[in-house]
Amino acid sequence: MKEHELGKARRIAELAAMHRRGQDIIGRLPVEDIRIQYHEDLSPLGWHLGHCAFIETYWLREIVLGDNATTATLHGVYFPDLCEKAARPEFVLGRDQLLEWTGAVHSENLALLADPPAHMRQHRLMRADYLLDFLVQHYAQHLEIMHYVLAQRELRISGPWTPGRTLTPANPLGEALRLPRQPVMIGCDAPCAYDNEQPRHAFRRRGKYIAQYPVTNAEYLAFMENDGYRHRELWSRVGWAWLDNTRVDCPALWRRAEHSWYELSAAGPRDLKPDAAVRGVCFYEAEAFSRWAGARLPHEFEWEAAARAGLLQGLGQVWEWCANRFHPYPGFRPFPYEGYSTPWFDDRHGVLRGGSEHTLPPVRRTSFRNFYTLDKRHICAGLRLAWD
Ligand code: AVJ
Ligand code: FE
Repeated sequence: MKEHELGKARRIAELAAMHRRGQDIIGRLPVEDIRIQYHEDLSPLGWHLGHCAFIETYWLREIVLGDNATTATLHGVYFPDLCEKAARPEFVLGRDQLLEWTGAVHSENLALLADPPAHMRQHRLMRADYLLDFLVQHYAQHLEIMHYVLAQRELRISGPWTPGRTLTPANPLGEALRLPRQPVMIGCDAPCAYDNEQPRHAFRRRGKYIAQYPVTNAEYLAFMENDGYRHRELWSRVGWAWLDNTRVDCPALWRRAEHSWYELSAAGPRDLKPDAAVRGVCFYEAEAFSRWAGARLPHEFEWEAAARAGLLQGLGQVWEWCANRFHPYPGFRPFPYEGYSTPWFDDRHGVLRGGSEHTLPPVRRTSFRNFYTLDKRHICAGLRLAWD
């Protein structure tokens, strides 16, 4: 077997593993729960699995092979811009039917990928197994989002719980790392990288320091107990308006117990570890916290420069809000479709770097840019401080 073939076998196995994870999540839930919309920004769990199977089939059959027999009637259900979130529950198949349908189209797709006809191999999307990487990463991102849905479901169904430990506040340590002085290359040219990670370009530091660790639960509690949610001067104008509207006073999954706090997760209630990264805060809260701590959020390039120098610790617990908006790199070219990144370069989306406990290896890389609007709290997001 040639090296290239080995790569392909591994990628096919990865795709199959992603699909199995999705099936497992659906398979162990009560029948009714897969069609519930638990949060206005999230889709029903059943929709996610159907969408992943649809997207896989759409790219392989409709785009590469020009055969729309399976997908033609499903565009209005599974293309996000053709079916608003609130309408999705009514389209979710019954659990067994969903498992059977997604299982069947997925097996057919795997067989096609394992032994593609000659004209399929020539397609530009098949070069360097691009489409396989793309589909694996697509599944990986939806699987993470399915965990956000599971956490919202816990918020809905779980009763009172007694934490095993008391969370006590701690002042932010502010252990700072010096950002590299010399220019650092930002982005990734690997074939698997998304359009928004390219092209690579040099960045020279502006600020000087970035925190070694993300902000912790204990530090965030200090902000709360110091009336961080009530001090207007810590908030930007839009941030304050957002707060006034939502009346938020703690991270999204935190719950108050008699003498302390705990948090809900995709796997149920759990203690808030004092040194674990705080999760479930939006950009505005991250911004207010950093002002309270006498710091600021890092620009995404500061974050990436520090991550490339191997400096950052505590990675992979939460997505970390960056100071800047999501924007195209100089020389950006959209691929494999206009809609992946371009619509979100709208000055309303912030950038998140790093990755959470639910982020799977195919999308865990230093150059990966996640993006959400500034008010989102259902994602597993926290922050890391920076200083000039
Ligand atoms: C990059 C996570 C914001 O969920 O909308 C999934 C990823 N794009 N299917 C999203 C995505 C198309 C995207 N995020
Ligand atoms: Fe998608």
